[in-house]
Amino acid sequence: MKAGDLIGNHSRAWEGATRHPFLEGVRDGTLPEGAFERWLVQDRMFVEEELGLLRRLLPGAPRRDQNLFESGIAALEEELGWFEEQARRRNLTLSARPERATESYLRFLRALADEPYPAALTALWAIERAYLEAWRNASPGACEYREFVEHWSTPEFAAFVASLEEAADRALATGEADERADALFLEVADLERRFWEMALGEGRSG
Ligand code: MP5
Repeated sequence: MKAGDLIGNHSRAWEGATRHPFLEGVRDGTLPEGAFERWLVQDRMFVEEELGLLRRLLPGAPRRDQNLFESGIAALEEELGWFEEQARRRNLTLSARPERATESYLRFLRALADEPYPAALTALWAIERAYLEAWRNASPGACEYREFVEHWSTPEFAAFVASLEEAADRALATGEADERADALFLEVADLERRFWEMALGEGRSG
């Protein structure tokens, strides 16, 4: 199996992850009050946990993939600072509690390093590919959100996602982890959809 096949094999789930009223609101400037700020605060928690995941995956990765993880870690560290700066500018407190959808995603990320490497890498690719497509679908974005659309639309980010896909394809080549990779892909698609829904204020907790 190739990682890219998963998108066509699960097109409905993938659409749920990458096309969402939240993204239409970003594009048209019609987001309900508080939605973008909620997304921003919750997504910073996601990025922090994702950074932990990459650090856990790095030592066990084949040598030829280690560079990819190293550049991913550096990019995430920079991104975390960028999130914090964005939150400061908007006077948002970063000590908020994770929403239920965030909790589910953080739990998923924490468990991912225990999965077979090819399946974990496929999931990581799906996570990044989802944001690449989702924010492209919001392009060019209302002016107050444009910086965010551009952040996940750069050629560098697209190249990173393509490198993750190549690495996932190499890792999947034996076919041994296909079933697990398929299941994790579907989980990512569902978690992404729930994350957008949470940002719009649906299914919130506490
Ligand atoms: C990403 C993200 C992309 N920031 N948040 C969610 C919920 N899914 C995917 O990850 P990155 O590392 O910020 O590009």
